[in-house]
Amino acid sequence: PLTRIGLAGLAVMGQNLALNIADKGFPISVYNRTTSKVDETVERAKEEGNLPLYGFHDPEAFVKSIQKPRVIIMLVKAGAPVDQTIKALSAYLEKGDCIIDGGNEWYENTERREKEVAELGLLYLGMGVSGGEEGARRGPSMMPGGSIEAYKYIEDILLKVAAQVPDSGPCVTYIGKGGSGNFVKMIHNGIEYGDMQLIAEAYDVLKSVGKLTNEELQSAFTEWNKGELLSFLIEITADIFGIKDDKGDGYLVDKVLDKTGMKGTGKWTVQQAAELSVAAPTIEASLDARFLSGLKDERVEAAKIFKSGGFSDILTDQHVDKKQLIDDVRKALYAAKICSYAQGMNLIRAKSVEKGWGLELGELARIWKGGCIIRAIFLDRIKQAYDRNANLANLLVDPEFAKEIIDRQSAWRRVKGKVAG
Ligand code: 2AM
Repeated sequence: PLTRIGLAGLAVMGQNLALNIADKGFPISVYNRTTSKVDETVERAKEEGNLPLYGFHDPEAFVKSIQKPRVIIMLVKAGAPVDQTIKALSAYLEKGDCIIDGGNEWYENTERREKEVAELGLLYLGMGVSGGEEGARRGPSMMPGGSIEAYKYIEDILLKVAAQVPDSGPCVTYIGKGGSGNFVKMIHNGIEYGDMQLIAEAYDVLKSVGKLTNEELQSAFTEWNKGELLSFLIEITADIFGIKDDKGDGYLVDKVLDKTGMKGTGKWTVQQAAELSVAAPTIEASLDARFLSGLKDERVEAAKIFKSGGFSDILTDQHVDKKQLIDDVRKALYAAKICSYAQGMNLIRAKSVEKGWGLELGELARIWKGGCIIRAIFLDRIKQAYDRNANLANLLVDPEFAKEIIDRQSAWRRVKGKVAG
């Protein structure tokens, strides 16, 4: 019997998404250039309960095993590998079949490919998938853009495979035409850069100025995660403070090298901000922080010079009321988060106007509520703000958000005072 859908590219995301689709009862064919990954995936499908997943070592047999109109999701490295995979598969695809790129692809590449495959009579979707390994397996947030006809073919699958959030539904919706799904996923990642940098700075203030221990940091973040900041990233941050190093004494967080890399979507977001003349200072500062983070050796040398100059003493020799500082940092973090999301939404709106995509910002907040890395209770408030006024010029001028910012202004300024001297 023929399968319902195919998936090509069985690295971490592909393998887990394929298993998720099979787990929801949709028979799936899978293929990967390196065939050992096909066998590995078939093995996992057996172990996880004889899921209806069928492996193929040959692209032709793979394509022909899928019912028509065929739908194939690709999860291969962005760039040339996507073009090569399209070439390998389209040799056997027929008019009306559909290819979906589930990777973090630059949106203009998707628009080019949509045109190229249209010449062969094929439909195309560029679909952002967020949630990492766990999300892909249990329920990701998905952002499909491109052919609405192709979306309709697989809507039933996507609605079941996506993360399910009580009261707001499955975390997937048709985003819009062309490369809009990839663009929205890119901005999602830019917002994620902002969230992570804000958390890192909150940690730094509490640790350097407040001299909180890891136990105190854990209890602060655990408390925060019960209120307006409730989110996946705050939750895993709280958890990490409790983890002991398995190679000796002390905490893991104090042994982690403070040096990070990046894969490109943050940089693209900042480039787009410049192209569109949209201010995105929080997201830009997060990207800058990653550049600086990468310069570990230079920073170690610089720290010696500034230490001998007593520079850091100004920061650390302040009298602090810990309880007040924790409360102030919580409010500052929330206020800054509102600003960061406002920037991300402004970027999406500016692009939507330029391209005529007609994107619905409230819907995007809804599908980010589950599955993805930036999932947070706070997204409900963003959805409500756009429900109140779909043409809101900026999240900050929504009456509710404006009030929240004003209420937190003094706390925010006190935190700024602590680090600016
Ligand atoms: P591989 O296992 O054969 O390397 C992430 O790297 C995924 O993209 C893997 O499934 C990888 O396949 C696939 N990939 C990378 N480059 C590719 C290419 N040029 N053609 C097909 N698949 C590719």
